[in-house]
Amino acid sequence: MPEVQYIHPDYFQVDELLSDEHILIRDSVRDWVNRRVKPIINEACQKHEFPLHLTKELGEIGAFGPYIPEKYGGAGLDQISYGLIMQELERGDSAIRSAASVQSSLVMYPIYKYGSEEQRRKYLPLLASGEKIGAFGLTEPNHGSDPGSMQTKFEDKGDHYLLNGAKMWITNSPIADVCVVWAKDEDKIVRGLLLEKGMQGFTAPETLNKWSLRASVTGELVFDNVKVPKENILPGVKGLKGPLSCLNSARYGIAWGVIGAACDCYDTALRYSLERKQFSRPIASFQLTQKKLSEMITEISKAQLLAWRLGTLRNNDKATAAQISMAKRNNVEIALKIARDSRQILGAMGITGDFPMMRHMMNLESVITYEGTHDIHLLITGMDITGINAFA
Ligand code: TGC
Ligand code: FAD
Repeated sequence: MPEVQYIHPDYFQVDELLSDEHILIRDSVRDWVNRRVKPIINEACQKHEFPLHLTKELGEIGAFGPYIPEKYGGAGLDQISYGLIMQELERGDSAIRSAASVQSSLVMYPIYKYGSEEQRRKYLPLLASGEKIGAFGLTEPNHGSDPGSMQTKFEDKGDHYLLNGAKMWITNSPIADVCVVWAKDEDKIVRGLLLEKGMQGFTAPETLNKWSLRASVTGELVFDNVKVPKENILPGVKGLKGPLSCLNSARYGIAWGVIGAACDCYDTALRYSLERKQFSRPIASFQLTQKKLSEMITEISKAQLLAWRLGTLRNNDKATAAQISMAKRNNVEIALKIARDSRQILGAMGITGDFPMMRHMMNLESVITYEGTHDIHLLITGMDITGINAFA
């Protein structure tokens, strides 16, 4: 197995802004990714398979619920630590970061924040250890950017709720043991329900034939008169702000995560350009190659500073949803451009699975769409600065 060569770009000495604990956490996840993800990820993508055997290890390294308190099985870490973990995982592959994002921000977070004490004790430790896998159902076949128009609904039948509807594009759905599903009650108020694998009338077919996030499992959640026990409702939140608050946490993680993908591409292209010769000179000596590399490191540095600052704001509970949207949008955009430009530096070699660029590039096409599309985040910024809603 060839050793992973990787030098993390830190042009603005962001490492100096990190504590010793942050660096320890980051380096241990980096080492795990080098040993456990890098050697298998190309094949997993080619086969369109999620490396399920890694889920318990993700639990062991603390990637599931890093900021959830230790008494529920989490690691009790701060937001910068969470971000650094996402960065390292996505350097491996967006699918691995996705698995950790969904489990941490979209399943454990709502159970921790809005669940009853019984729900926390029942689900959180098993999700933290990776013994149980979670999924988050918000998007529907006819309602993606506009989740407030969702049609999935439930009725109060006295001793249980009766759930009907369908969710689509759900990460982990076919392999999930527990799903946080957002649905409307009889008063059309959005509520969170906990669905478990095996409930009668509940199916989760896989969505195949993806060209992006191929090492992640995606599917539907279909509810055909599912009887949901009343104790499975999340008691602590009503309305669309419930799921949207979970998205704040996941979008924040993505703002860090995609820096990992960008750094992987940049580092690979820099090394290759110094070794590869054309016209008897390293291609790194040509101005056009230097322009690409210089622009990449500039954008990576800006993205690192943005993510770090957002993390400090979140540590103090001061980050706004609009700031998170801006960081998610900017950092995904620059990562995608860096994946494309770095692929060009490798010429034909860049299209092969021997290098990570095409894989990151294709993954990032999902990342720029999920958790709110690129344009939706632009409109969130627009609304924040003008006070005018341009969505509808
Ligand atoms: P709007 O009327 O603006 O808001 C409804 C209520 O929600 C509150 N709110 C938020 N609360 C917390 N955090 C946020 N980010 C919030 N944004 C809005 C708002 O204050 C209001 O509260 P209240 O108390 O007044 O009722 O809602 P709208 O219907 O106009 O929609 C706004 C819009 C378009 C911004 C929003 O719906 C949106 O973000 N759309 C994008 C949908 C999206 O991101 N879906 C993601 C699905 S999950 C996913 O993709 C997982 S990928 C997983 C992986 O990593 O693999
Ligand atoms: P649409 O909402 O139909 O948008 C299509 C286009 O129209 C976009 O370009 C959009 O920007 C544009 N548009 C829409 N409204 C406006 C407007 N008002 N103004 C201007 N332009 C507009 N969802 C979950 O709930 N859970 C998950 O785990 C999950 N995982 C996913 C995994 C993958 C691999 C993918 C690809 C998606 C996942 N999603 C998940 C769904 C994702 O959140 C949605 O795809 C996303 O929110 C966009 O919805 P849509 O695809 O229906 O696009």
